[in-house]
Amino acid sequence: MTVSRRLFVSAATAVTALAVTGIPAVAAPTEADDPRYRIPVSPDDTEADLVRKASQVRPTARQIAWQQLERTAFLHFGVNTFTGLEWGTGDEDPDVFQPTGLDTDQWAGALRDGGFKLAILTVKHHDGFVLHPSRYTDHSVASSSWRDGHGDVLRPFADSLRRYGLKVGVYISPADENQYLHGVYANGSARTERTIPTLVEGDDRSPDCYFTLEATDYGAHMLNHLYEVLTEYGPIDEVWFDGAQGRIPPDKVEKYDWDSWYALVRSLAPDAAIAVSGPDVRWVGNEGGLAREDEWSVVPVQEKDYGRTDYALAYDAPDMGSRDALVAALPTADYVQWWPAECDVSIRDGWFYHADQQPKTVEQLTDIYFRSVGRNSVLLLNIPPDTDGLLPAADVVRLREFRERVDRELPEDLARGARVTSAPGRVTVDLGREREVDRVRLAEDIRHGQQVESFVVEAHLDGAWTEVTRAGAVGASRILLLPAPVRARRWRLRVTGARSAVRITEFGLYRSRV
Ligand code: FUL
Repeated sequence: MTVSRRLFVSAATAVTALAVTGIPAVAAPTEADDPRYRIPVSPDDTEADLVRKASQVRPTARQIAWQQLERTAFLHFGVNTFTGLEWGTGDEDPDVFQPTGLDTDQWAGALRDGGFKLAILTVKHHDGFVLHPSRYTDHSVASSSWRDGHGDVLRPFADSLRRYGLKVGVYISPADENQYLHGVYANGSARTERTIPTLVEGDDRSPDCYFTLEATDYGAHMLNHLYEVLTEYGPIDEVWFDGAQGRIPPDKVEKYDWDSWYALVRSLAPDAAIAVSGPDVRWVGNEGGLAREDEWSVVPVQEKDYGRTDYALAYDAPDMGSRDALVAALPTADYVQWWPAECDVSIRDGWFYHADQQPKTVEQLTDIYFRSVGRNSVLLLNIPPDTDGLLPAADVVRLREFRERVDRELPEDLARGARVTSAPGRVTVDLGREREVDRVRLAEDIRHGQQVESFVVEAHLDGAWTEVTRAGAVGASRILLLPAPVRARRWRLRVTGARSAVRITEFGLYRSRV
């Protein structure tokens, strides 16, 4: 095999080289898309400096597209589905994986009917078992007798999702028990230049270009796996890198080659948001699907390891982005960055399917919706396929009921088509006649950042503007539930605190039908 005639691409030159070979040109680092995606802070910054910088931070186009998804789904599926474990061991017999009734159209249909716009499959969980026939591991569907070793979950998953109009995400666990057992993960190997893809014996690929990237043995394994997933399964919209180590002993540390992994993802999947050990999307900090009341998308961060974005405050700090938080984070912060929150939670107790668990109620899911989507976050709800390879019937029904309930919670925006007058920091709506309202939905135009720090919503009652609710941050989506319906013709949003000029794109008024 000779590769020398072919084009080699390092992370730094990926833009030009890929353009030459006809693959869409993209910039490797996120900040190259929009230099305002993060702004450096300095130890001398005053509170006013920090607030000014935070007000200047803007999302990238890919972050805006991701935020608009609102409801996304997780599908935890793998050997654990059959062993009953939540964290596998890496030495499972691949034969345990027998989803004899696998039907990814059933997954996609149920998710679409549930109002979901994207789903993320655990292509590889911490055990290292891979759901497509990878050239780089024997711990995969290809080693199972399921479909005589010709099984693949990722391909029908991606095809079905696209057919049903959903976007495709992949969960590729950095921790890998199987590679640890094989002496690849955390083997102490040096970080050196690696050629990606690394062709294997009998390889039928002839890539137009190769990447030269710095990596350890395991880092190169991850790069080769990413290369397969990102080149052979169509456009990928989210790449999810988890932070957990699984059962690998904590002293076995593999320092992940984040810079190289990110550069490869950016080049091969330019539209993919990299979450949550990634620069585009932040883990909200709990696995209950719950955002903070005032959730900021502009947060103080530090840069760790090889270019990994990390929290400057604790990942679960109760306040992640207020003025106080910006000041408190200054000793550890390198930047203020657009790093919006994703709220992950499972419909059942476990992430993987267990026959003895039941899906959450519609009330619980609706509460989670209001406390995630309603608080400037994206919901990532896990629905685990069962041992047949199907979403359980009870969960499918629950998803549909959940969507119908959200539709009834926010049925018709009474303010749509109404007379609206705007002044700086103020929006007044005249509904033409008195209407009952019990839900208010607000949004800022996040192309101009996140600016609102406090606001009140008022109704014109008995000749006077009367406060009906108040809150802090808005961002891409803030939904407020009024304790009781209020009947009024004229409604007003009054911003009482902001970092810079405010642009409200939504002041929706609803009367729920629940
Ligand atoms: C965690 C993992 O350890 C869990 O198994 C699950 O995948 C969850 C979404 O992320 O960190």
